[in-house]
Amino acid sequence: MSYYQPEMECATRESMRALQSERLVKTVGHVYRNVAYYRQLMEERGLTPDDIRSLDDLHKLPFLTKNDLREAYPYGLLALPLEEAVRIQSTSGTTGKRVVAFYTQRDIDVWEECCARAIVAAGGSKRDVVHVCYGYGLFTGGPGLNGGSHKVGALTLPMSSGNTERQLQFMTDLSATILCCTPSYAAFLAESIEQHGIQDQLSLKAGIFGAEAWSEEMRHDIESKLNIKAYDIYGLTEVSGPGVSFECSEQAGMHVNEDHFIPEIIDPDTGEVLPDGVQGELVFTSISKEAFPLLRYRTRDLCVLTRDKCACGRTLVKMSRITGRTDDMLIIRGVNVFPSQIETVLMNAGYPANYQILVDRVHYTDTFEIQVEMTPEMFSDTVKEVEAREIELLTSMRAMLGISPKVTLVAPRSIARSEGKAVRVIDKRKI
Ligand code: DLL
Repeated sequence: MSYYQPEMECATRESMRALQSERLVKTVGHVYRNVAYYRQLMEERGLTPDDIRSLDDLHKLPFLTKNDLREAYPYGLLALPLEEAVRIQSTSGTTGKRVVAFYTQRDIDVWEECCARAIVAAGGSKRDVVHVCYGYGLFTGGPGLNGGSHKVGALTLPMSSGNTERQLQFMTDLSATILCCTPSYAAFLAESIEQHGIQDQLSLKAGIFGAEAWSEEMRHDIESKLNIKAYDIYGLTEVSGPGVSFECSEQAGMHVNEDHFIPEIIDPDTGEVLPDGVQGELVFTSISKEAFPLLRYRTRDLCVLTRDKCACGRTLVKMSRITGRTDDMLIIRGVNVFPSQIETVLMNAGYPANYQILVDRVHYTDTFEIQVEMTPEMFSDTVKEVEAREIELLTSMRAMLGISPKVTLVAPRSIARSEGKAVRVIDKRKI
């Protein structure tokens, strides 16, 4: 069994708790001194750093939400002078203000080490060729796995996403052994490989897939088509990026890098901390980040934590696959989409709020259509005029969302009205 940092990945529970307590106390002091936003949140609860003496006091701290991050945009949660930061990354969604996360060089090193742990857990070493086709740029997928692969010492192919023909050419010509991308892109690549009949030219042995929810069935399908072992990887920009947790050879839940991120599961309605084994909302406290530490950040992702002994030898707590979210955020082709963004575009363009979002997965690729009712006045327009309106709306949607939906204008009152809450989203993907 190989580990990247065995002293952390296989630490005893007692030593991990001691380390977490020490780092938590340090982080709370750091943000209290340096971030006015946190100081105010703590003062509102009558808390000072003296109240947080160990892990047992974690529950006293206030939660932080995505709204806080938006409110504090761009520098409000920065815990160091800007000159100490060397990088920003940003969430894929574009609701109102983007969420921007800052990193010092040390923050990047830690993040990349977390990704290196994931690569080694998937059987990677310096003898591997790691093909990264997560997007590069503001999205954390490409930079995170790229950095992790460098740390492992593997030959790294910084492919980024798109251009399937080139992906296949490099994958075969350069004998890529580990594929890193979203599960839906992996499935799409697998289909293209079948179509080209080049399965026997592949050297792949493993895949590290995440950034969106995927099912066990999808795992089996990708594994058999590519003849690999497929590993889940989880993370979010706010907390660092991919590598917050990762799967091991057991493929039964993801080990959380607890020496850097303390996970909790809470009841999303009451905020009460729930015991292991009970599903709830995942909350993270970062305990080693310098530039952008987050205390009790509510991810809105639903899952379960377990501390059963893992046959891989790691003692890091495991989280189950993500089973849903507590908000209405959709992840379509890897991009975070909120129905409220779509509504904003429609309102700005003078449409009534009668619309429906249809999402499906055809041949492992997400389809995304927005049907919008026209006003009776628009309905009398010529076909050409309607088409022009659709194109105009599509352009605004693309600018707001960062991906292109199919936009269809439909007759007034043709979208079924609901008796209760409007059913805006019809998501037929089986994940
Ligand atoms: O998706 C980071 C990432 C990149 C993770 C590459 C794994 C691989 P964001 O764009 O900020 O960051 O989106 C974070 O994506 O709150 C989850 O809802 C979802 N998500 C991420 N990984 C998984 C996964 C990246 N393995 C949001 N399974 C998170 C299910 C996932 N959902």
